Amino acid sequence: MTDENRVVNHRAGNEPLFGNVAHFMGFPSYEGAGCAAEAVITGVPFDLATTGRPGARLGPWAIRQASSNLLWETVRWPWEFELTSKLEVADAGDLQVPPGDASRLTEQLEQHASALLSAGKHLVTFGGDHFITLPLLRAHARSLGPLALIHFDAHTDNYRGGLYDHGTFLATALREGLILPERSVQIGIRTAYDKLHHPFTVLDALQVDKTPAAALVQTIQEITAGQLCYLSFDIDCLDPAFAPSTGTPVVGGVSTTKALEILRQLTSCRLVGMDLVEVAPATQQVDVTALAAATLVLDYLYLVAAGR
Ligand SMILES: [Mn+2]
Repeated sequence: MTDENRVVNHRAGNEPLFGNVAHFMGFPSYEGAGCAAEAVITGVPFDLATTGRPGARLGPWAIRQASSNLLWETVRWPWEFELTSKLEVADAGDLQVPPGDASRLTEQLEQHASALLSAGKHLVTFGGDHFITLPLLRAHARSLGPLALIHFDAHTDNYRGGLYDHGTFLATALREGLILPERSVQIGIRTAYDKLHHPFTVLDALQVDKTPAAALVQTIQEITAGQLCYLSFDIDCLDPAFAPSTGTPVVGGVSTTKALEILRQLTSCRLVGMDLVEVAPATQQVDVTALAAATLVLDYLYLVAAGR
């Protein structure tokens, strides 16, 4: 490889970008606690808690497939280093989800996450619907104490209702003391919520549209300052123009450009984990949604690496 093409040939040799897309970005398999990787990806193909269109169980598959579009940059724009020079990442594949058993899935995902956290790993998880964030928050809070939440979404997910509902997971997390509401922030909201009693700071979709990313980032950093932060990204935070393939799309959302601009600047947040949920590829004509998701995750990994 010559110096000129050092930044654009991710894969050694002549392997085609679209060949053997078993893992996100072609990262190696996670081989258990002895594995040197610092960040570990897991797919959770579960969508029994969705209230709108189903299909998020195929999200992990679609995000991994779409990541093949991102393989050719060794040094991803606009970052100025090679991700794997600072952060070793492995892909643990998909969690085995028992068909029709939301209760067992919840236990299995929490156990899986707890085992990774005990091994000192940084978790990045692909949904699945947004319910999967609840067992992930349980595992993180058990390991690290109550967390600040940076939550990108069209919906507050703080609704009243049953346990296995992707729109109630945050109310449950709050009741269980997993997150610190006064240190948490929701970004891109554009659906009804009780403003008088809402426990979180909201940067709604109109504010996100009108405010420069740097100012939004400053607000996020002030709210979460000093706290360990978990980042949950519901792909429906993005406008359906950018991410149509999702269970409960809402127009008037955030652009991919703005979301990436915000994400890349969260450098002073003490991030401990991330999930990317609600990619439902069965509804998609092309892979634009999964590509947005794959790109957001890759930029998140760069963000973590930049702090090393
Ligand atoms: Mn949502």
